[in-house]
Amino acid sequence: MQVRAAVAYEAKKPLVVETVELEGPKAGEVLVELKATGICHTDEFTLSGADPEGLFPVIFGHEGAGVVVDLGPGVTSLAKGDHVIPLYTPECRQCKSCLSRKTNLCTKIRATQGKGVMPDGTSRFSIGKTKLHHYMGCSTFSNYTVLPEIALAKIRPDAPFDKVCYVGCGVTTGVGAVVNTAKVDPGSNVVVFGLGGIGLNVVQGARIAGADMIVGVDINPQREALAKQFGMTHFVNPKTVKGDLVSHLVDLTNGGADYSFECVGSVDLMRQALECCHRGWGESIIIGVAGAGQEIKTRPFQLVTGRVWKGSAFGGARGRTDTPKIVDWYMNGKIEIDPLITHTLPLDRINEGFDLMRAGQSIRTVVVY
Ligand code: NAD
Ligand code: AHE
Ligand code: ZN
Repeated sequence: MQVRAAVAYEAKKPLVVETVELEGPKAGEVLVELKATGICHTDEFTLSGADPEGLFPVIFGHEGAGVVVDLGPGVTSLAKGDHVIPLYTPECRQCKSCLSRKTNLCTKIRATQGKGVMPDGTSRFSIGKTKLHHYMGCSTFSNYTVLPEIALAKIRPDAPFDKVCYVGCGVTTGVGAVVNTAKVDPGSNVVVFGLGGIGLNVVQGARIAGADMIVGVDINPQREALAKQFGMTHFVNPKTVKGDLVSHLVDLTNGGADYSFECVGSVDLMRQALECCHRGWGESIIIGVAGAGQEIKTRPFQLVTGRVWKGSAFGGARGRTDTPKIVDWYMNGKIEIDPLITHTLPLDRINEGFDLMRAGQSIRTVVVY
């Protein structure tokens, strides 16, 4: 079938919105009509050329919501008309990782997903004889896409697509890093580096978890008001701190953070996030994605003296199990999404969404189909 998609032909170049051929679903696969998709900083990261797994030409997008319109042979857990969220972290419930109960990082299709193809090793997208790569197994910058059944979470039908698409990455990543990865306990002091689409969800996760102090760190002063609305108690702009930022944060939190979160993707900030943690027990969670070749460093003494470095992918959430629950949290008013969706655009104007992100003017832009 013919679909409308935003194609990235090469790094750093605007996406081209055009007609693309999409093959129907094969065994175990599902055709989804996307209704909305967010633009996450990770799409920009890969478009920038900094992603070691980046492949071109490709159809980006991994933060979508839509409706099942067709099923390949053997699909049993979904039916036509189901409302779904695509999952870049699938949940097969059969692989060693899923069965371990220790991680959400299902390995069933990770190898082919990283190569930009479906589990059978081929792409469903093409223009003429040119094959286009899938992205993170989702490719939601297309009004239709094909996914494996294990990479779709069925959600309640009354949830608005243009809001819950954000649960497909940013909301779950931020809130999940707090409740699943860090397991923040009531009364904690929390420091959040980066108050964008992920960091603000860490802030609201920390509020739900009952943190006493939620310190937000961002170089964009415009982030302060919205972060306070989401539960931030103290704002720190590194540009206006006199002296060392880590010392400032340690003083502010009366000895250091119980938990810190890096939501920017800077290896320098990752170090500061670890080192602002409390001696003996502070845990720092890396969420930000850093570019090819970059490495983190600290003095081993920071770890010897009890600070802990952890990472979190998709908020530690098991996609098919946990994503529908996060949608319920939104529908029941436990978490907020609407104020974070600062811009809505049609697919033809998707490049404006990337410009807004680069300029620090948006939290989330949602493309509606
Ligand atoms: P965003 O652009 O919405 O937000 C980034 C924020 O960082 C902005 O508010 C910006 O002002 C701030 N910032 C930039 N430089 C800073 C500095 N030096 N000090 C303090 N703040 C600074 O991006 P996002 O969508 O929130 O994504 C954040 C990061 O998380 C990206 O690296 C993204 O790739 C990554 N990410 C990871 C996962 C995961 O599963 N681990 C999921 C989604 C996104
Ligand atoms: N491809 C990059 C790594 C990118 C990365 O870390 N992705 C996160 C999700 S970011 C969503 O916005 C993730 O889930 N990683 C786990 C995984 O298996 O990809 C690289 O460095 O190669
Ligand atoms: Zn993302």
